Amino acid sequence: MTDLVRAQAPVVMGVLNVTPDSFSDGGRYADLDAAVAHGVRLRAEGAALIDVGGESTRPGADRVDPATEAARVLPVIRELAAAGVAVSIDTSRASVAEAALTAGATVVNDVSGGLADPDMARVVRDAGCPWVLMHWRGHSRGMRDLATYTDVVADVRAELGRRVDEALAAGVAADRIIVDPGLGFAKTAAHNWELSARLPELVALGFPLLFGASRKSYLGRLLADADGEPRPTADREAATVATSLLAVAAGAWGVRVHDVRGTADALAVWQATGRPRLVAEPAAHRVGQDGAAPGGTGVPAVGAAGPAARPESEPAR
Ligand code: PMM
Repeated sequence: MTDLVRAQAPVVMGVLNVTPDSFSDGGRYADLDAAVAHGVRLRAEGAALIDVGGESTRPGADRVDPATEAARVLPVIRELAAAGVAVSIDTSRASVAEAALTAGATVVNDVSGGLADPDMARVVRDAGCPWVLMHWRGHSRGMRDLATYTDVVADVRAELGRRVDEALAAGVAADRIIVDPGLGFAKTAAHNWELSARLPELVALGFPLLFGASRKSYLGRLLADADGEPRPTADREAATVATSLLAVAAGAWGVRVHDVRGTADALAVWQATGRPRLVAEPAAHRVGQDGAAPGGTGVPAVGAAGPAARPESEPAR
């Protein structure tokens, strides 16, 4: 899996939520055969990794108990792994991550960046697997109240930097760490746009960066109709592809998307066009960092002004 973390080509992570209530695909893949078939299809469409999740993290969602979460994801992971599909487990619980790794997952995608479960660092360190540390401030129920920042990019960067330092202090190898700004997690739409516009400042942390904008509600609001009705979830695909392409061009290592084909096609075009990727210098203060980020030098000259954001106060996924 070291090769995946160090991949020079952009990595597409396909989303497979086996939940009744995720905002986009909730309920669609509750059946084991349907879930496995969807994961296999996403792989065939170009996903390097299938991200299996058993707990919805949409704003306001209630938590499920660990046994239910594990029962949802483990059979799917076992079957996908048996079919040769690379799987990440989308969980913030160490017990679920550990069981998922035993079942065949090879990457832990932790939306809490290690904050939700103090045992997660041990599980990841012992497994030696890649660990996605996402920016997070609290569980779904309370995250609406946590979307306050002085400078969202600087604050997210500092908080992600702390998560990285804690992971390294716990013995996790630097070349196992992937960071993620956590779009929609304790973020307003304006925050999401600002993070997107200034992504190179986060890439400059010096770790591979995963970007997860797929179908999120800030895209629906951007594309609202004349009456102000947000674009429905299933019709945000072109916008998702655009966010993926822009993120990768700004130095992201990978993107997490529901519809793999559109994004994979767009990234193939980007690669064929000479991959004008902007890459930033790894941050000098990182200890033990062995250049896991995409190579290159020079902080890119990307302006801080984002796309026309619709100011709003409510956090939006
Ligand atoms: N978003 C969701 C769930 N897991 N993991 C990472 N690393 N980054 C994300 O942005 C992210 C995530 C919520 O969306 P979903 O309902 O599509 O899973």
